[in-house]
Amino acid sequence: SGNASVGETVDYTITGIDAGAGVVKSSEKAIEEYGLEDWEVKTSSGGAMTEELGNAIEDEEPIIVTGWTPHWKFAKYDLKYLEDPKGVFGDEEQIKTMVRQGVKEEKPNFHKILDQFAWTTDEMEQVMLSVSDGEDIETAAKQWVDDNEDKVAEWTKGTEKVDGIEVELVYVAWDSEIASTNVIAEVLRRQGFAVKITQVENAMMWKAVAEGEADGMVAAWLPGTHGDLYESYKDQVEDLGANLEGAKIGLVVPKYMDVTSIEDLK
Ligand code: PBE
Repeated sequence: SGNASVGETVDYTITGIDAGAGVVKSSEKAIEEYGLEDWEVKTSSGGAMTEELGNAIEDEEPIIVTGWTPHWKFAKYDLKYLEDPKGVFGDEEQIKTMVRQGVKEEKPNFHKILDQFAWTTDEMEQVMLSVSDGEDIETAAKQWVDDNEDKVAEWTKGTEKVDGIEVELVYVAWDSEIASTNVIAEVLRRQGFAVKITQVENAMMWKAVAEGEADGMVAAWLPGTHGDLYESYKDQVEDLGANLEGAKIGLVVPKYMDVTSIEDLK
């Protein structure tokens, strides 16, 4: 109804993703800092969130989700980030690559490829979009690698092919990380590596690399989103720098909603 507050229309609920995600923790912090006492973040999964978002948009209903860029949802739907005048969600971030200590000496070609891996938001979104259109991720990753020989040549420059060296990457089931991990895995396979990719929770992803159970990951959102995990593990991992610039997290709504700032939720 016309006079209902935004809170009433969405049942004072932010539609979240998995509880381990940094964007969920930041949303809980936003509830505190903006004094949104009646609100809660409903946790589920990245897939459940995008499904609910799609359903709401189909019916032109209000919804507030934990969002991030790069993500295919911005290409598919008319969405906007809510302004965050208190800066709870931080500024633009980098997605960084972390590997276990010692892997540089043991698997130098793997190390060098991960170190040289870097792409853009547009490139990552190409893979995400084809998956959201129904393509399976292995096929989408192969297609992207086939279509981007120059980029792949930069990532593999100065390395030699290997004969079945085993490497394991860990990742979380976020659409952006599903895309990046599968693309770099495909590149490594074409260089002769036997690649295993293992899906885990966020904290476990960091721990596995820090404790040497996995060789690396391409899913470290810094300085903000995974800042707490980085603090815990920074002395036990090797930071290979950014693989993508201009990442961002925040609260996201369809543009048809008459709300511009998190402050408006009070
Ligand atoms: N995300 C996608 C993750 C990092 C990558 C924004 C959902 C998070 O919130 O931890």
